Amino acid sequence: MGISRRDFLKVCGGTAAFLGFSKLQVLEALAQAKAGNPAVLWIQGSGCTGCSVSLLNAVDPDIAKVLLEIISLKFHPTVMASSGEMAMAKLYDAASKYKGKYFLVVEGGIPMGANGRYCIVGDYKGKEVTMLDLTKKLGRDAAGVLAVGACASFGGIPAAKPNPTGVKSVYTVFKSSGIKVPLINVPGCPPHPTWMVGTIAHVLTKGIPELDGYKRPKMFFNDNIHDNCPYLKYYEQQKFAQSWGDKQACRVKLGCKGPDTNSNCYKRIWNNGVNWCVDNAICIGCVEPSFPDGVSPLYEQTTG
Ligand code: FSX
Ligand code: SF4
Ligand code: SF4
Repeated sequence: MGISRRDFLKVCGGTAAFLGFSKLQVLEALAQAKAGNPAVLWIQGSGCTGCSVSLLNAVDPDIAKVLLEIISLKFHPTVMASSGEMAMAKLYDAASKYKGKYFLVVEGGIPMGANGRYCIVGDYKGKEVTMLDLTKKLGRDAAGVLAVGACASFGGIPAAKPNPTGVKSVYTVFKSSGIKVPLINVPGCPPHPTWMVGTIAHVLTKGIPELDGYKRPKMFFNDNIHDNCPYLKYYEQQKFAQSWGDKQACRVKLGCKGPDTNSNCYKRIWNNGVNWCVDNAICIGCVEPSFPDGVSPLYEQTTG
């Protein structure tokens, strides 16, 4: 049974305002999706699967339904039932059947050291398949590629110094291999679910969204956290928090990276609208290419 029109509208409801969708456009997306069901292949390299967890857990109704029935998810290592050679065969079959038409989602960084052998993602016909080879093979034949999470977008935590496995971003892998397919980065460690669903919905209905210099959709990564922070008035008054519980002060001396970070977290809010990082802790700049080495230490100790 397909997803109902009501469910689809409910899913898109959270992102529609950001995308400037009219109800009609969402209905068109539904019609298109039902007619064509764009195939999506989702692969995972060096990461923590937090991106998938963020996507699958946080959206109501069940995002798995959308992924399976709206966009026709053909391969996802975390949620698919099959495993081993059978799963790899499905992946290669789908890649050849939808060659040039499928969308590839890459989660996690790609170790390039030792010819990619630090990250073996499967076996096929007696040969180990590296994340490096898979990303290149599937990337080359995709209609478009989405790098989800800090790791796939910029290297992220697995690429932190000293990076013994040589983890790189999708962009770097593509550049080193001359792969020129359209690439969108949706960073964050993990990304907010609406950034992922919103980007996918935009690609399906309106094509590639407007991107910034880091290939991030501007609709999610254009606003500066600090300029829009509820604690900004305290920053301007130079009232700085000394401890996490101090809610009448700016958190910059605890290590907040809001001034150098651009995303809509301050208005999108996390955990289904319950909270966001700066409210009780700090922004660690997880959507920026400098994360994590360039923003370390993440937390600062105040002198009191
Ligand atoms: Fe990276 Fe995804 Fe951070 Fe984790 O796998 S973006 S480590 S939250 O989840 O790639
Ligand atoms: Fe800026 Fe962070 Fe202070 Fe908010 S808490 S005003 S983002 S430095
Ligand atoms: Fe990342 Fe900062 Fe947003 Fe938290 S507030 S999710 S650290 S960009």
